[in-house]
Amino acid sequence: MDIAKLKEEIETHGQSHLLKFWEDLTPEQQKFLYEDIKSIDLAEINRFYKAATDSIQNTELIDDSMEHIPSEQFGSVTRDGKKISMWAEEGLKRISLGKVCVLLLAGGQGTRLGVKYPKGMYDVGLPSKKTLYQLQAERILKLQRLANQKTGNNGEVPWYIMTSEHTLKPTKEFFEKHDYFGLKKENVIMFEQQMLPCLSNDGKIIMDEKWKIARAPDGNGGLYRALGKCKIIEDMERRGIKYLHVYCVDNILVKMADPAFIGFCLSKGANCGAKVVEKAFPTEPVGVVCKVRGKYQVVEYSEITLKTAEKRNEDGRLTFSAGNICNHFLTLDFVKQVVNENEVFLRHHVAKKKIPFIDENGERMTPEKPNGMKLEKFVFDVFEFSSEFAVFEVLREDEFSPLKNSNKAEKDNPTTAKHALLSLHHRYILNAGGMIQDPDGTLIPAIPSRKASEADSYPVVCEISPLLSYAGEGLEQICNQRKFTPPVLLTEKILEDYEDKGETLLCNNI
Ligand code: UD2
Repeated sequence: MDIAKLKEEIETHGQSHLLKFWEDLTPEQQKFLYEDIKSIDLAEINRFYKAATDSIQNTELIDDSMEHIPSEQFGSVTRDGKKISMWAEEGLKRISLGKVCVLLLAGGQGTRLGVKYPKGMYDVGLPSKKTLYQLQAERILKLQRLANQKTGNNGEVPWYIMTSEHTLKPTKEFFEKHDYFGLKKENVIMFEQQMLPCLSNDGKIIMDEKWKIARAPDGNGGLYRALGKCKIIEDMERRGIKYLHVYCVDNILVKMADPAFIGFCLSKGANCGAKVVEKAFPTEPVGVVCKVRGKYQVVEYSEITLKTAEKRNEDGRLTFSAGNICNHFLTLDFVKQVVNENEVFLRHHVAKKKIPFIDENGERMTPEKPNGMKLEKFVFDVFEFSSEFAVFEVLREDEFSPLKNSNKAEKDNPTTAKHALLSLHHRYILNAGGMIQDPDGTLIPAIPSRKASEADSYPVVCEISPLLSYAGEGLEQICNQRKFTPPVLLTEKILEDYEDKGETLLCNNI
């Protein structure tokens, strides 16, 4: 350890406080801290800090430069009718040829949900007790089977999972414990994103302990750096992957490698695309996908005025209504372009946070107000580098219910996520001709009561295993003209029952 040289280095970069408690440390702690500091490119961190903070100061209102996405690049599950099945067919074909992978962004710390383990391991309380990871794994398995049935080809959908220092080990152990939920182990590829030092408001690196720097993942846009560093692109090329579906871990309704979305993006010749839901109301706090000065971008709700947020088209729809849901299509060629050429130009965003720190006296403090910042890149900031971009609007109730908060919050919590999935599956059963009845045989209306006095009966408890149906397809033979009494849990076992028992098919109510 050349401590004199290190001292000189940190002084040059205005970070001399890092060794303030050096003399108090044990030899092991000194070794740890020495390596911790040496692993950081201090000049780079100072550059990131300057660029990120300068850009906040330079924030000008972008209202006047915003344009909505041109209609020829826009698709919609509700307005594009028959084209949807055509697109889905094309997507399935590419899946069956092994050209599609899914890429999960799972490096976040899930602080709002308040659990100590990765969010994907969370069970929102479905009858099956399946976790988010299990639902996602089974959707991949089912999709592979659907693609095989359609084409006879045996293409597989590799699942790349970006983790971070906090989430890699528990995620790995969880998948091993559950035998990769039936997927081939070699098709589940985990890699780690970079961690960056947390900074005080004046750009000083925060110490988490006297011997350790406070760090946080570099945002979900850290993806592009990690893809290059971890040689994931080479792995994708080796497997013949051409298209990526990138998504975030917490949407319980996520359609893994949605064939219709893939087919739609291909039909538009897009190298990059975003799935969106219609913004519910002008002030809903979601980013909107749009064009700014000719470039595609997600503009945060905080960056526009109310007047712009409320702007409507002649048909009464909000002009900027394409709400981002962190569900993206990228071609591998585009990803390579980003990693090799554009990534360095992505600037970090500043996230003001409460970061535990070592104070002047060497005491560890937990602040009550934000005292510093994490620097984060955003996955969608690469949209601006796409010349062929497409936007696909889907229905919120079918495809988007994120798990962000604990049940203490009103929205986006375990209960709302569970309800969203149960009511979607209830609709799948009704659409397949099934009926839901009370134990006394009274039919429950399609839109069940939400009266407080009947809170227990809302929503109707219906869960369908992804192994039985990916998105409501193939349920007619099981549901048509049949009555089910909640709670209903339909699993793939019902098909065996069907084969064994023919017309006397039993529903495995639980
Ligand atoms: C994300 C989107 C937002 C909207 C919303 C919908 C971004 C930057 N914002 O907001 O526009 O679509 O989702 O649910 O995409 N993650 C990492 N590494 C990190 C940080 C996050 O992998 O360093 C993952 C995280 O595990 C999660 C996803 O990125 O799967 C989104 O992160 P978030 O939940 O913090 O993002 P949020 O809700 O602010």
